[in-house]
Amino acid sequence: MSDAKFTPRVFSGIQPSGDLHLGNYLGALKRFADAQNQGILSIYCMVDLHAITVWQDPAALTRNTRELCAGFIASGIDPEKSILFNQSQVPEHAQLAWVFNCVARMGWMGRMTQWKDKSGKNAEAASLGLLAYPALMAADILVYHATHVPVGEDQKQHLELTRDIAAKFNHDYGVEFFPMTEPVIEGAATRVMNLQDGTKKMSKSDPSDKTRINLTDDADAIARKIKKAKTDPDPLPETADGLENRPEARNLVNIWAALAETTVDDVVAQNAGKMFGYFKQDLADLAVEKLAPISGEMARLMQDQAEIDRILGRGAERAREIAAPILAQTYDIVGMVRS
Ligand code: AQP
Repeated sequence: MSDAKFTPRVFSGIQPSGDLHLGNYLGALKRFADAQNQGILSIYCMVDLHAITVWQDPAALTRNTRELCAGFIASGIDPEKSILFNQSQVPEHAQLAWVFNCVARMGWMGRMTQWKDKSGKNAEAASLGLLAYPALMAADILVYHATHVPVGEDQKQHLELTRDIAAKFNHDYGVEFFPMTEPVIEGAATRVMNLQDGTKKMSKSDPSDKTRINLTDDADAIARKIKKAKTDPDPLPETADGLENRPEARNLVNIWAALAETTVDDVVAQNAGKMFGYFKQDLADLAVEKLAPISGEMARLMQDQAEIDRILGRGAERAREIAAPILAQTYDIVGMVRS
């Protein structure tokens, strides 16, 4: 349970670091739209400051930020109901992150799986920002006193670190100022896997485009990628237990369940004994039916970039109304003089 003394508030972010993919949609965007409609204030952010922890071409970053905003709206986020903005327009994120850089310990950062994966064998050459990434993520969340964060499973460890930072801050300063934020990781597709290797997650940064379905893919590309997705030679099992040790088969069944808003058991029951060739054909039809309207709407929204920029600016103003007083109180707790 999250702290009762904090008003329920949802925050989540996505990096504008490349094409949005099916994992981002099912693990994050689709669930953001669901959360928005539960009457809790939801704050959604294009985390451009996170994106530059690895090199981003400036023109591509600008385009990706606008396209991500279009992706949020096309997926059902209403910028009037929710708060939608890009991180760099709300300086309180980076300001609180500095305080958290001084609260978090080096050892905590070095243990993060994402740091290990992305810095690889040459950690000396990785940016300092990549190491500090989880402190900025904690600031993104806690500068709004967010109580719930819908994310994919890959972000679980960072959410645990956010709680560690909040707990250490509260303990060090003898306050109960930051909430213990709850990750919300639920549904059939909290970890959508790579279409060519069911043991790796679907990711923006995989060099091969065949490994993911992008939200900008047209119907032909979606169908082609699903039909070429790796599977094993066996037919679909009679029960969900039969998906064990079959990562590619499980992934396609999970994707079907999440797109159709049903359960894995239901999908298996509907398709028991079917060969994957037929299953993939039906899955491709379902994916096109669900995703084509989103890519069409994104393309339409991208034609009016001034409107996208206006939405981001207005969202940033609304975000600052919440973030500025929380940062000011943090500075007071820490003992900074504010004249
Ligand atoms: N494969 C996935 N399955 C389910 N959810 C996923 N998310 C990402 N990949 C999957 C969720 O999408 C949200 C935003 O992710 P992000 O872009 O901020 O972070 P990321 O994990 O860095 O995304 P990528 O695509 O994996 O980028 P790279 O390749 O740069 O690492 C988060 O809620 C995340 O859980």
